[in-house]
Amino acid sequence: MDKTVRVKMVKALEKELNYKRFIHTMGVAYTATALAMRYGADVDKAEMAGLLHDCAKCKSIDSMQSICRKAGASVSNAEKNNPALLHSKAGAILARTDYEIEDNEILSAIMWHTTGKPDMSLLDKIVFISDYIEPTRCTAPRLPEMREAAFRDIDEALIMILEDTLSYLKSTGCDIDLMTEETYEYYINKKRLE
Ligand code: DGI
Ligand code: FE
Ligand code: FE
Repeated sequence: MDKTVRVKMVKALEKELNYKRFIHTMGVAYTATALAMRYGADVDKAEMAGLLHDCAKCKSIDSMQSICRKAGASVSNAEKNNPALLHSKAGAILARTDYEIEDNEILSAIMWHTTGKPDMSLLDKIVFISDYIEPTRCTAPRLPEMREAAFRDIDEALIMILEDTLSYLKSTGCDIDLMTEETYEYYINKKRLE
């Protein structure tokens, strides 16, 4: 990535995000570039998507909703009052409007980084996985196995993350987005057919 573009983006994110989120963001960008090198994805795009994936995370729910409304993006019932889901959609919009990203592969990776979706692109998978395994994440129970799988069999890592996310969400009793479940079903079936 062009050095001035990177510096400008990192400075803007440092202002926009709280300290913990900023450190997480740098960890995701770093991990995404490593996975891109491993699987032959575009390293610059992986870095940019990693840097911007949570760019809307520190906005209020009202401003996330208004970002989506203004862009004419549909908001599902599960997303409506749920910042955990809404920040990825709002983030993909902000990346285009405020960070001047026109590349649809980067915007897609930001858009789907929380729920995933069936038949993700390589870049989508890289950002989804990096978000979960980056170096400063420490609470997930199967992190060592996931980190190992991520660099060996990307779909296996995807399934482990979806499995643990779904069982965590079930234990908390909160609404589960259909997309998260569909993604899990899709990749479990894909693995069975291999
Ligand atoms: O933004 P981050 O914290 O870095 O990570 P993220 O974008 O993956 O968001 C994580 C949160 O989103 C985590 O608490 C699990 C939650 N999440 C993932 N899928 C769903 C979900 N929350 C709900 N309510 N429904 C889902 O389907
Ligand atoms: Fe996120
Ligand atoms: Fe994140």
